[in-house]
Amino acid sequence: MQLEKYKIQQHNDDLLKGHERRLSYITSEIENSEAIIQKVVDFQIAIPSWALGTGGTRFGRFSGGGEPRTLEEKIEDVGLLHSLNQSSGAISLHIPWDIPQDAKAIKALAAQHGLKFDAVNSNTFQDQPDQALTYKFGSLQNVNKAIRKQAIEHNIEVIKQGIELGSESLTVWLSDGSCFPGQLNFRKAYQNTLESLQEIYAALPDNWKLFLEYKAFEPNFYSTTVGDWGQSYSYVQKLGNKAYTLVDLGHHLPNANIEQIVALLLMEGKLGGFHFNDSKYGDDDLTAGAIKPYQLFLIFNELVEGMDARGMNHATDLGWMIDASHNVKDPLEDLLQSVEGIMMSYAQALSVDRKALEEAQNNNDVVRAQEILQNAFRTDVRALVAEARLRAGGALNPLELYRSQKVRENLIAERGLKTVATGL
Ligand SMILES: [Mn+2]
Repeated sequence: MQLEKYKIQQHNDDLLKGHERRLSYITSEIENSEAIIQKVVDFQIAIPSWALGTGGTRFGRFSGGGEPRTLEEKIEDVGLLHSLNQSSGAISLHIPWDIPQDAKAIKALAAQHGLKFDAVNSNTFQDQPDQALTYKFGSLQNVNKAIRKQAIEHNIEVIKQGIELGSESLTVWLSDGSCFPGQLNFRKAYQNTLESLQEIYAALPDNWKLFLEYKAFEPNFYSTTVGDWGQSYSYVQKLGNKAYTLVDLGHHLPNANIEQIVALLLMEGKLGGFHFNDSKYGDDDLTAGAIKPYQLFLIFNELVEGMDARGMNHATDLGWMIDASHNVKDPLEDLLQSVEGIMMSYAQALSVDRKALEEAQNNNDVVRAQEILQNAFRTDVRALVAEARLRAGGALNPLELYRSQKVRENLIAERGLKTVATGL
C-alpha cells in the first residue's frame, strides 16, 4: 500500500492552524528552535526488517493481520512509515531471515521508497534448516573449530550480501555464553571469540564498520561472552579502528547507568551504533520512551554533548536503529510511536542550555544543574518535531493519518489475515 501525497497534504491542511499556534508558542520559549528543527529533519532512524511483524515471547506469538510476507513487502512497510514521518529512511536486514534473491531489484525498490540499507545483521543464535553444525553451545566461542569456522563464514557471507545492497556496516550480536558454572572456560571462550571476530574483521571492506553488540543475559543465564560494554570495548579495541561497540538499551542489568556508558564510549571514539527500545524488567523490547522517557532524554543529552565535543555529525556518524518487538500492538503503529519518542528526546536534548549547565557543573551547583535538565525534559517539544516532519513532507500527526486511512485494514485486504513475517 502506498499513501498518496495529496492525502498527507489534506491531513496537514486540516491540522495546520492548531499546529501553528503551538509552534509559535514553543519557538518563543526555545531560543535555538530553528536549529533544532533542522537537526530533527536530518535525523533518520533505521527500521529493522524483523520489527514489521508481530513479535513473540518464548511462550507464544499472536500474529496480527496483513504482516509482510516477503522482503519486498517489508520494504513497502518501511516506505509507508517513511512517507508518514520522513524519519525512517533506512532498513536494516537480518540474514538469513531476509536474503535478497535479486539485490539490484531490491535496491531499486528501496530507492523508490526513499530508503537506504543500514547495517546488515548476522545470525548465529539459531540453527537454520540447511545448516551442517549446531550453535547450541555457541558460535564464535565454540570449543569446536569447525563450528567456529561455519559461523565465521556466515558472517563473511552477510558482509557480501551487504555490499550488494550498499550497506556499510555489520552488526554482530552473539548469544554465546553458558547456562551453568563450570560449563565454559571464560578465558578460552574469550580467546576463541576474539580470533573468530578477527577473521570476520579481516573481510570488512575499508569503508565498513563492525558493530559488536553486548547483552547481559538471555538466552544464556549464567555467563554471556560479550556481556557488557566493557567486554565489547575490550574486543573492539583489539580488532581495530573499524570496530565499534553497539549499545542496545534493553541489554543492561536493571538500573545500569546507560547515559554514563554512552558518554565514555563516545569519549573513547568507540561508540558505533544504537538500538532503541524500552524496558521495565530486562530485554523487554518495548516502545522507545514508553517506560523511562527521562532516561532516554538523559542518554540523548550525553549523545548530543559527546558528539558535539568530537565535532561529529549527529545524523550520519553513528548508526541509529529501533530494535523492538511488538507483541500486543500493530507493529507499524508501535514503530511510529517509537520514532516519535526518540525524536522528542533528541529535540529536548538539543534544547539544553549547555553553557549554563557547564557553569553549574563548574560551580558544583547541583540544584541548578538538575533544574536545567529537567526544564528541558519537561518542555513540550512535540510541535518542533511535528514542524520538522511537515517541512520534510511528512504528516503532522502520522498515527492519526495511519488510522484514518485504515492502513492496517488495507494491508489485511492485500495480504490476508493470517500472514506471518519472518523474525522472532
Ligand atoms: Mn539489538
